[in-house]
Amino acid sequence: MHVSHFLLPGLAAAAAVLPRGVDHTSPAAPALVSRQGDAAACTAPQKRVEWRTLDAATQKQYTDAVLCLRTKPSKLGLSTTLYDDFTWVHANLDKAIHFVAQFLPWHRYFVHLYESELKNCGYEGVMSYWDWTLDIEDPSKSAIWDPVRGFGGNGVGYHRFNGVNPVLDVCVQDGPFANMTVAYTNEVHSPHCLSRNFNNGIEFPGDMLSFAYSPKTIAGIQAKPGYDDYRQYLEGNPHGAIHSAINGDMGPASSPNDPIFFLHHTQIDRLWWLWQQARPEHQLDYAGRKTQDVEEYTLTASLEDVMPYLGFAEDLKVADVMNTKTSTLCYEY
Ligand SMILES: [Cu+2]
Repeated sequence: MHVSHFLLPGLAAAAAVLPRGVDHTSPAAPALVSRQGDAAACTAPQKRVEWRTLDAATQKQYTDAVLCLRTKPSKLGLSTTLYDDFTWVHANLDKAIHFVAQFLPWHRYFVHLYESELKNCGYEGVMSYWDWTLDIEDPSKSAIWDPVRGFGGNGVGYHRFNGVNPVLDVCVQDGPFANMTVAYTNEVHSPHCLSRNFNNGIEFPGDMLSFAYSPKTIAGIQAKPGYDDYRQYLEGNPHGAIHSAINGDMGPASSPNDPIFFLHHTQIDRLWWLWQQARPEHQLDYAGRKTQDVEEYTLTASLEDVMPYLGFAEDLKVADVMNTKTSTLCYEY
């Protein structure tokens, strides 16, 4: 298995939570507000659907809205665009939001923030997910990669592994994001083409590690009884395997560079949502380690933990997003 920060956190580039350089300063984060509750205000939760069930016009409207993010200024005061803000926030928080309890709630709200910006860019449909369990016959041939009704396909060029360095010159050359330039590699400003490097750790593309997200594997994970166990299996297997198998920009902590990131994470969120629904006691089940920091290894996670968004959005508590059917989120699957 080649190195991917999603599978081997110890080798991840050091996460810098503070911005560096003149171009990359951000305003002070707004004060924390609690937004929990208000379930009564969510009377008509939006039902998220699988990408392939959207009609062609809605799919086009979605990818057009993604491209629209590239025309809007950064909300963080960066020299790059609103599109790149998502990458920047995710990359700078790398160690705070992966391989810790907060992985699921943090990405749940992150997807919600993205959906809100797509709506500001004219998208009128619902947020959708990529159910990769439908594609295990040959993930590299999934309809999700269709140039017209999907996200474009594999990068074109020399597919390879490059040790700890991501392979970011295998450019996507078809579909709505063909030859698109993205701004960051990890947290470093480093413009390059959107890259995909389909693989299974040995071959290109091979089976794209489909064993890790087969219906059978997923059923086993969904049956895990406690949050901490569940989160670890979900993050490690299907989540990490998809990042590694697509590779290119999906490999490093700057993975929101690839628009497929958000459909992948909506699917992860959907599985957690289904797991929460399966038993009523799961709704507020939350546990595990709070931080990757070895010195603070004994700290255990709590619903009162604050999730950071580095000034892109208000920080909020884990408790605020445990239930998707409140005024904060208001959706279901
Ligand atoms: Cu992530």
